Amino acid sequence: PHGTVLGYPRIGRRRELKRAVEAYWSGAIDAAELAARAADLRTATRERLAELGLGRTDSSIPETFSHYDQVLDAIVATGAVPPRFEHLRGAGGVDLDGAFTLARGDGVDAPLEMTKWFDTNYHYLVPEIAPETVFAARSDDLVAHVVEARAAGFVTRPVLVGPVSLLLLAKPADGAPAGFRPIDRLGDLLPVYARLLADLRAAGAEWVQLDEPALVSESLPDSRERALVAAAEAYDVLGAADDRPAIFVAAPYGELGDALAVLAASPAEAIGLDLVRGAVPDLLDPATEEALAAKTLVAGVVDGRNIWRGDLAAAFDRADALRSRSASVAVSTSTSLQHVPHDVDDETALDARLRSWLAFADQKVGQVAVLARGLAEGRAAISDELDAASRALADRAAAPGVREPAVRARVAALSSADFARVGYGARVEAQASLGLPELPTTTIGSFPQTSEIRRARAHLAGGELDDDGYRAAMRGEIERVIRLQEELGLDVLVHGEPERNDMVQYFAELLDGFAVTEHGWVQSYGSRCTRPSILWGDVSRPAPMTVEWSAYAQSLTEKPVKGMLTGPVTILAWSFVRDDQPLGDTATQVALALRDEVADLERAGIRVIQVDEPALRELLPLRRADQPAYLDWSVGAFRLATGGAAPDTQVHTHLCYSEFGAIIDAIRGLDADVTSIEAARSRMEVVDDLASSGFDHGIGPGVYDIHSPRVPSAEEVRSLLERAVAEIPATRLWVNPDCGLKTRGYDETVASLRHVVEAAREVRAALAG
Ligand code: THG
Ligand code: ZN
Repeated sequence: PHGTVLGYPRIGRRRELKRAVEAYWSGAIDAAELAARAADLRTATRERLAELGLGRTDSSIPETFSHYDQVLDAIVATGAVPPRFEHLRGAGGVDLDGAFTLARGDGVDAPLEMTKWFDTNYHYLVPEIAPETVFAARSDDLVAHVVEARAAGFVTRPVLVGPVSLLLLAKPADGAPAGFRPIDRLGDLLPVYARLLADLRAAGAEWVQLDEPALVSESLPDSRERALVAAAEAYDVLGAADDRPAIFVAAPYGELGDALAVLAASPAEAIGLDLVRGAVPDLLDPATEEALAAKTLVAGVVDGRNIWRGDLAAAFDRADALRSRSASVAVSTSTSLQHVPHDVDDETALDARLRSWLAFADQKVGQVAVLARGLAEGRAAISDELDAASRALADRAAAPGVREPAVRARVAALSSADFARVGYGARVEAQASLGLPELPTTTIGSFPQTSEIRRARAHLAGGELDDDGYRAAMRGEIERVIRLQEELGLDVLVHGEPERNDMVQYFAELLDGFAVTEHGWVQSYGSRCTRPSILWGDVSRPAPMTVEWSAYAQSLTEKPVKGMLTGPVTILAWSFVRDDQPLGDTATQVALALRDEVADLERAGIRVIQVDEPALRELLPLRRADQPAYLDWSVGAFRLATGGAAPDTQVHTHLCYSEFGAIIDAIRGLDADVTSIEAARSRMEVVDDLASSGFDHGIGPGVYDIHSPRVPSAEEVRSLLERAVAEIPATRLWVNPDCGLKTRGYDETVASLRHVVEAAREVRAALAG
């Protein structure tokens, strides 16, 4: 094939898959109806990809449909079922209901853990492998999709997470002996993959794509050497299997590095290279060079991660240059397109000029088709398309708003003093005027988003409610939330954030330099999607964004109300960000806008301000060499956003990740007065880590897990607090839930917070006595 993509969005142009799956879970539709809707989506995808220029019968069109997650699909296809879910395995393996149980739990057993897919915003389910896991092939879905495609006149390419990545991304099942690593089971897993390949070949597949993104990562627990040995073994074994389709090993999300030589030496027929994130070194050892010349090189030159139309001529040159390394070069995306929305043409409300700079999934498929034609017919055959893309790029570079002199001048004038507050000791003294008790209680910020709140927002958008009516509704909600917190006896109150649709989009809608989409949904996990905003220009704040709401809340109570902002790193992490300058430069601009908001909140009488950075860990680069620079600019942006706060303003931050190891120094570097973190699920283990790292500022380890509707008893909260008090002086310890409450209902929220306040009072009394 000359042009292909590694994968395509599967959620549907109007989130049809989300609707179908959620309707099935709720019982509104049956299994047959779900199957019919899923088949419609697959059919529409194949037709669309062919219409956009991919070959119908040359294996160019990938089969990347999934009801929930591609790693879950690989777990099901290989029988890699955790021992604790062994009962889900029927005669033929785990069926779709069983897979949904693995993904969502069954009320008794917790679901598989979910974690981020490399450095994307997608989350996959983590396999749990035991020494005794019995792998068994279940190829029926993979085969059915190939057969379904053939019946419609296509020859498509099935796609499956490869054996090395499946095991390297897995964790040892509970109870596995110390030192056991899932990758130790590779030898037992490979015959199952060989069986899947044979079944696919029998069904008519000519190629199969095995995704091996783990081969580009330096951040996995197993050593790099172990990963390379595993890759060599895996593809030697699969390559030697009889009756197999041709094997295409795809390595998205980074550069293969020393794994390139391993894949070159393997029998795999094609290698997919992420040429957006990496390159093929100019100099390779002669054996590798010679081996590569015999492969099909799939040049991932169209960026699968961002939404920019980009430099098409440069992409062509990059693919074309590979032809000196192999006679067989195909064009592709750098990663699956699952990370971008379907179609720019759906965004009719977006500024036309901005729209001309963008490429969503369908436009990127179109770009692949153009480049493939260029490879086949010569550069001249596609010069119109290359020129048009270059013109759009030049137009973007020169457009008003992309480079704002005032913003640039302000950044240029920054000095190190702007990044630092007075010492922590002096701040603690100044903040004593807040009059807080020991073990102060607070919440992370959001209160439940009720259906009335969502309805008011929908009515505002639909015109049934005017601005004044909407504001009145939000004020009513804020007053209710303030009264509730006073009644519960919390010490630092929040306004509850009813006015925010999303903690990033809310700010994107109010800042210059951002645009928001109507249909630009991207799958986050399972049926859940987000609609990332587009950060296209220099960022500035035309007017205060949160002051009205926070000041109103503060006017209702004598207790301090916490102002709530989303931090610069998180705003970047959860948006599509301009690619024409370093991320750190963009973060600085966002930080300056937030700094002004902090100043305005102070002026309005707000004494406690939280700047959330749940995504701080998330953007950490996969390559170790890139990590220090990242930590430098990300911590710097937070310090710039908060560095103007007066000593008596208490700055809080909130981080959501349970694994803080890699960023503990960064957390200290933020220099927030109080940091709240997720801790309940790990029974406060992170508290030990933080204490032993020398962290000496305020800390609020979450005392209950808000991800489940379960109400913790006061007893349970007290025992967690007692653990924490043993490590952290009570003067620095805060009491709060793990995370925001927006996804919870009111009944469980009120009951849980009552127990939190009760437990804090008991521990306080015990300390006093
Ligand atoms: N906001 C944004 N990005 C995020 C998160 C966020 N990325 C990481 C993390 N949080 C992902 N978690 C979720 C959790 C819930 C949902 C999506 C991502 C979710 N989405 C609704 C859905 O799919 O039905 C749609 C929400 C809406 O209508 O706006 O529930 O918090 N930006
Ligand atoms: Zn959180």
